[in-house]
Amino acid sequence: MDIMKSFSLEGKVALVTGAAYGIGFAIAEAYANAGAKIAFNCRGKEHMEKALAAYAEKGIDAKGYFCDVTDEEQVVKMVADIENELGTIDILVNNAGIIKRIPMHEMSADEFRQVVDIDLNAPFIVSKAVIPGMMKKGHGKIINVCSMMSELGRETVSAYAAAKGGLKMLTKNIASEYGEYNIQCNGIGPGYIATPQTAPLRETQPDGSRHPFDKFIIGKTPAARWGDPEDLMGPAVFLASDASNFVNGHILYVDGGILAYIGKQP
Ligand code: NAP
Ligand code: GCO
Repeated sequence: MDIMKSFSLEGKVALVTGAAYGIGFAIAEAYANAGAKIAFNCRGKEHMEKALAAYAEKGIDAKGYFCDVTDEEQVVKMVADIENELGTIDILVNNAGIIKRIPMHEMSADEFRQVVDIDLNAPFIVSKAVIPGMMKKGHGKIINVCSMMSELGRETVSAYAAAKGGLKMLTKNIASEYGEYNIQCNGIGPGYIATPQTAPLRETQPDGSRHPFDKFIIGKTPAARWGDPEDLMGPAVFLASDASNFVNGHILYVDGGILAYIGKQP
């Protein structure tokens, strides 16, 4: 058996949501390098133009779609357009997500709902739109981008942790309900990754010192560094490929060891 061939995505169609930049962009780049045709979405014209240029610079002919993943009508249309232009979606990565860092007693119900809408309801909406095609085709891969907060809480991220905890269980439920159709659904759980989403936690302080949270995470991570989106490329390809056809309902944490470690003694 040519084991390396089992990691190939040749001839597959992959949709990575929110992949104009950040983690989604890195995962889409990895999938293109592994042979997949790439579809991605974002909401803004400026982000779309920059993303298409960035993909082209890497020699990737990615197809971009304007779509707010919380809007079921837009999602259904996007999936239909992708299926017409590229073919049935073989791989879905529910990556689009936001975070709001607000103490829970100060967070409005609308702010809580907005985070859950994007981080949990949208993966349901997009997966529901994509699964019928996968069922017809007789195979599929759904990868949900979970988080440390699928397992742990911390101050100010109640909505995000609730959503990502729910996303872990949605992952296990899709795995349970659709395993018999040869659809595998797994999660990828990045640790603390240097992207625009975590930029506020890494800002250099006015006195030139590192952000306290930055130092905190370094002490909590055995790898003693923040992750890069590139650290997720290999694990994401594994979960999208035939190499993981008997892996189902698993959350693969790519966190430098945070979840295994009590943290460095101050
Ligand atoms: P990011 O840099 O903020 O990118 C988020 C992406 O999601 C952007 O492309 C954004 O596109 C898109 N998006 C947000 N809301 C959307 C919506 N309603 N419809 C369509 N697209 C939407 O975040 P990131 O750090 O790359 O994180 C990506 C995923 O990884 C998220 O689910 C996040 O929770 C998760 N994660 C991140 C980390 C980390 O440390 N960075 C760790 C664990 C998990 P727009 O330009 O349209 O806003
Ligand atoms: C935070 C961070 C984290 C990361 C990630 C960790 O404020 O704690 O944003 O939530 O984004 O989810 O896995």
